[in-house]
Amino acid sequence: MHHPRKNLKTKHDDRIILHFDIDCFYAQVFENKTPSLKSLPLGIRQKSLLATCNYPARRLGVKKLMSIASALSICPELVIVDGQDLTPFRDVSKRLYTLLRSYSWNDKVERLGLDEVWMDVSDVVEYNLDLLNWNDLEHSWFCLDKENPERGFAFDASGWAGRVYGHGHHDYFGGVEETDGEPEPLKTKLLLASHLAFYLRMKIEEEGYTTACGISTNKLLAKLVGNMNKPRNQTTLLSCGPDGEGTVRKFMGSHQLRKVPGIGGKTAAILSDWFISQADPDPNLNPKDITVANLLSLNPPLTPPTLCSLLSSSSSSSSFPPSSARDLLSLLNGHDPSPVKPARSLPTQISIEDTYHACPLTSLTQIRSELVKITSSLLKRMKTDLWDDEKRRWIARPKTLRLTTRPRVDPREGKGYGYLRVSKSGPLPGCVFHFGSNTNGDGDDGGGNTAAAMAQVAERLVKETLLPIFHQLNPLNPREGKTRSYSIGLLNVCVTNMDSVNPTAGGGGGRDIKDMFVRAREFTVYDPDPDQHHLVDNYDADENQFEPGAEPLETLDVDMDRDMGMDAEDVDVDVNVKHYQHPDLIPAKHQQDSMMMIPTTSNEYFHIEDDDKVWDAEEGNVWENDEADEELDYLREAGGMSSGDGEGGDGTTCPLCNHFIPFFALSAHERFHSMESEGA
Ligand code: TTP
Ligand code: MG
Repeated sequence: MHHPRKNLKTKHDDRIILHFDIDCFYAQVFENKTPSLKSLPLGIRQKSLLATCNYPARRLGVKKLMSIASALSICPELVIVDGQDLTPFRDVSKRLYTLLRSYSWNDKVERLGLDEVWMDVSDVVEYNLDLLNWNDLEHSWFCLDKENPERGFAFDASGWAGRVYGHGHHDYFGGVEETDGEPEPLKTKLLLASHLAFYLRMKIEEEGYTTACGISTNKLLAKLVGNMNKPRNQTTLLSCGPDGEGTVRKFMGSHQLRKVPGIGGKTAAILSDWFISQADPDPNLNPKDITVANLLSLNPPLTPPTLCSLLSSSSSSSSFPPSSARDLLSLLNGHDPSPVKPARSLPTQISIEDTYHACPLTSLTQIRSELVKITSSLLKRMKTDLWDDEKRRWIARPKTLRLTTRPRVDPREGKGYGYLRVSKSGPLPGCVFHFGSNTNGDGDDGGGNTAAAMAQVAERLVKETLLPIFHQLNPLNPREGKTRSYSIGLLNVCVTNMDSVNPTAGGGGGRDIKDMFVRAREFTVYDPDPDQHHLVDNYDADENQFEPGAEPLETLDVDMDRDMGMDAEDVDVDVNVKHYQHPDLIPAKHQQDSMMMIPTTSNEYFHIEDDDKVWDAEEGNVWENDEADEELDYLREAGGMSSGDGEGGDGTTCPLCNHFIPFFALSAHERFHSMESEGA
């Protein structure tokens, strides 16, 4: 069988990458708080669905992202706890991320969502390869600190830690084999990495959390192989030895097309159709069961030009670039050169949002009180993320405050995410930084003087800054006078434009900011309960994705001087809100049980632009590829996720993490990704 390898990108298989995924993350957070829950089937509720459930529940048939009603019908004894408040999840996520990061030498520690982390441990492993005493492998020492040889752990290098995938799909428990009399470096490195991964997993367990981990030579393979043995286990992909390539090919080949991160539902469908037209398989074959191996077994083989022509025809506006076709083929072959991105110490922004579509806010008193609540949460969040308790100072000060509002919308109108959302930004008043230093010595922001100071600052911020912005966004019609009643369905308050006080604290660099914005997609999920049509949830306003080719319908330039009574010199960002009409976007509606999802592919949306956050779709691939000068599939499927069939009815594959998401769960899923841009 011929494979068009000469066009594939470099394999970069000299790296060693770990991918950690916390088991049933939200559920474990609750279990740690109340250990008696551990033995009970537990579901974490977010509005009308389960964000996740623990493994006892899964054993009884409950699944992640099931509706509460279905879960209860399957498992009436399911204990359900409310997971709407994301604060505890963010806090644990940050803690565990920081823990892993403390073991990194190169700071290449990248998060995906709240509970997944990649680590590039090539340097640590390489160092320990040189230390290995081949005459006494059983009593090896893994050094975790070059400066301090005593910081490390003892391990038995004559065998693997955890499970191994390879050697004809069987687990392999042998020791370090020799090839032609010489130990094979890659195999030994993978073995060392398996022990490091095990050690780190045990460290995380000391914090109360079990994990799954994948160990391989790139991000794609590490993530996929980690799924092989869940929960509480790890798997190393043996991509070494005389048939290392064959092992990778078999491993990748076993995956359904849509399970490959980076291949969205639309592309999977196009490729499946093409496979069917070329191979004429059994008519009973379900297209969604077509695997990578099926596709790559075709003769003549799939080549970049074929891919370009197949995928270009699906897009009316642009042709699929050859470089992206090569990237896609690389992914199918298990090659992923994308680097693990350096850690970021700071979030790019922090925003808090609430929706009121079941019960819109009609009076200024209500609006004011909700703004105070949101602002208080925001301040608390700022304190957690941006305040250094030890050094008792801010590590970064956001410079910009943004308010976004939207009137209550009728879910049946079929309008998309950006519909009627309006935003304005201005300088963040300095008073917000005062509560941080007002602590009574213990740094506890939860009580005493700090809580009082925070409440005061929230009140002041609302009165002096947010309400004036609110009035500009929702001006009174002179004819209505003061009798006007509002109908506000959404409020979002955001601080952004982080100014790092400690220049070394920023990390990450500008690329991440762009990526974070691009990761954010636009979804609005409605729950058209016949009696009470209310918005189930709404994805964060602030990171709308700019669609290439979209034409602005109107531009609302915000003149800070004129509109906000602010000193122009204070204005750090030149904010304008553009209202775009995208030529290709077609509104669509999908039904799932009693839920209706109105996807982002609506005709209208806003793009909020500012100086240091200009982003474009081409930079936003999750599997970042430095050389990619063109957008990849998941970006072509912009407007969010692509629809497709999946287990359990209508749903879609997330182009960011490749989870299959039922339509009714999209909102929670979007929110889940949006948090990446906020949590550090
Ligand atoms: P996952 O890692 O996908 O799920 P999990 O950790 O619960 O389970 P697993 O053992 O299979 O890894 O997501 C992490 C958390 O993110 C999850 O606990 C709940 C939340 N989440 C959402 O809120 N919405 C979503 O759509 C997804 C996928 C996850
Ligand atoms: Mg998980």
